[in-house]
Amino acid sequence: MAEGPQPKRKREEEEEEKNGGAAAPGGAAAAFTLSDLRVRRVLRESARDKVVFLHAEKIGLSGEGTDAVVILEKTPFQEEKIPDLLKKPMNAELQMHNDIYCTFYLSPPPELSEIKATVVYPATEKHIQKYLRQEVHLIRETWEDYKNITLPFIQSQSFSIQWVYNILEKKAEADRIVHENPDPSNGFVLVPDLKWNQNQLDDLYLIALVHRREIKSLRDLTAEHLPLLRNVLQEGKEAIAKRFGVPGSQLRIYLHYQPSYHHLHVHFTALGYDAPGSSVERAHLLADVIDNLAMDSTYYQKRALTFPLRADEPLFKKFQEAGKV
Ligand code: M7G
Repeated sequence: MAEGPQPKRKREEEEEEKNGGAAAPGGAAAAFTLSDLRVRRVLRESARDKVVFLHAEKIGLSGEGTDAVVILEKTPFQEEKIPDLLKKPMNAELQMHNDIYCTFYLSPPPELSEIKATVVYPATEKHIQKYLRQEVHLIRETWEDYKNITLPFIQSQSFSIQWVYNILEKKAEADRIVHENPDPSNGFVLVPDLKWNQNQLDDLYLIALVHRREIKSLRDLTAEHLPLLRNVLQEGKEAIAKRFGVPGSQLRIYLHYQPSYHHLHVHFTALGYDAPGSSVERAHLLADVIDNLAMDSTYYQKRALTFPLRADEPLFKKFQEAGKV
């Protein structure tokens, strides 16, 4: 395996984690501990991905609950720790033995059986809906649909992107920055994505957030943005090769349409990792986006774009009302 990821957590963060605590944005004092949260219901679970999404709540002093979303995920194996799994004394229960086949159930020590917990607190209704299992439909959005349905809807929404501004202004995750090009027009910040614990490269996931604040999505891009996009592609690849030893030829570099957060960002994931949201109905390779814009500056203001929407999403209802579904 290439040079391993470099965990760079601050001591305070490690202390907080030991206590099951979470820091407020910007690294202020602990806002709550995991044990303060009470599970209300399971929003979704996946036996394949070993992940469960929970609607939880924190009960305040006056007894009222504040919503939270908790994502519990069994972390991938770390290659260098695998031999310990067999060697370390542990309870290995034989379940079945038949000829040359047998299965055991292991109860590994805590350092070999980590669970990553991601918490959104306080969570909005939109966060809860995002993780609720729902029927999904494909929308085919023309440029007119974008202007008449999607854009007014996005503008009427207030899904906070404060976390993005916190990163750009170094108020949060400053110690996690892998690369920055500080140019206000053509620069960006590259950080590990929330989904990646940086312990192994198999599920490598970073995200580039551009400094410019007015670009909402793929739909806003024109040839004017080519220098910015080329910087993200080139410098992002170089920074990841340098820091993590993963070459650009083993990275999937793409934008989502629709994104959840309307501030332009680019996803960098390990090619061998089946990252959520990397399927054809949502991911647009950055290299293709650059070529399309170089051929036609208004490419993304002309063509129809397909994307999935859950049946309960307000935007889906808008498309239904307009007779487009
Ligand atoms: P998206 O395409 O807008 O939406 O991507 P998606 O979440 O539906 O894929 C936003 C990306 O930003 C996702 O990959 C998130 O995991 C990541 N992300 C979200 N938040 C709130 C944070 C954060 O606070 N820090 C970091 N580093 N990444 C985040």
